[in-house]
Amino acid sequence: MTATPPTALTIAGSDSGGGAGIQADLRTFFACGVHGLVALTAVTVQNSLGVQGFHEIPADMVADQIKAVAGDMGVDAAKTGMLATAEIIRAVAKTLDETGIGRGTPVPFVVDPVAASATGHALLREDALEAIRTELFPRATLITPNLDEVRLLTGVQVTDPASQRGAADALLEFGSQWVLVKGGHLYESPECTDLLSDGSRYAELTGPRYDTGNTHGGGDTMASAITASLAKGMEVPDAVAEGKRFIERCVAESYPLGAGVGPVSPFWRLA
Ligand code: PXL
Repeated sequence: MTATPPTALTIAGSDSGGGAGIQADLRTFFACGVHGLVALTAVTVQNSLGVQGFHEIPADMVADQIKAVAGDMGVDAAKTGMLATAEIIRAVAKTLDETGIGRGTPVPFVVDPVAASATGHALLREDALEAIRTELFPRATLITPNLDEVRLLTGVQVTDPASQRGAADALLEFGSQWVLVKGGHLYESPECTDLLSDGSRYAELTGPRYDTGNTHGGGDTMASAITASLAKGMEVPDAVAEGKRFIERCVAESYPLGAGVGPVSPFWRLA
């Protein structure tokens, strides 16, 4: 018999191409040694060239998936990815409260505010971004926006360290405990600098920028690696530093697949 590993729950959509969404989350959880649990929010039709469409799961079924696993198996940490609609977001918020997940409970909760695919396709219906801000951020231990999501959520266009700090402060106003403003989309920078803050502490995490076109699932993979570390009981700054090391390797070891954008890869961890 194997000792039971920690559990991590992803509340997110399926990517038929297997590089992002719950597929990225589950392969990251596996590579990081935690048992992955899933509440599926939507089915996307996509490949390396883009998202052809998506269909959401009824909100009460999303809630029931969370309740089913939380009640029986227990959740050591949770994260959200693609949430599709405001109705799903409201159902998730209510269910997190009912199951004791999120800020103010012992179970850390990471919100990756996924708005669009890297290929530019919307993964949220129009009114849903506001629901992420008002329903999920106040319940979050950590939120992990990239710079496109920062602009959508706050109107702040990050161009340098000062505006990255301003964006972190603006995002914390929505009520999360911590924010990680990921700087990877500042393409002219030779490095990727992410800023982690809880409003009193500011930590810059800087790493190399790898010259790869294959970055599909990068945000999901990083948020999942952080969630896995939180499930193991790490504090947020250590979990984020570990997540940064993990995603750097996954980007460095990404592979081409299909004619478009290939996936980042956690396979190195298994070698
Ligand atoms: O990488 C963001 C993301 C999250 N979830 C699903 C996705 C994508 C990007 O394509 O398809 C299901």
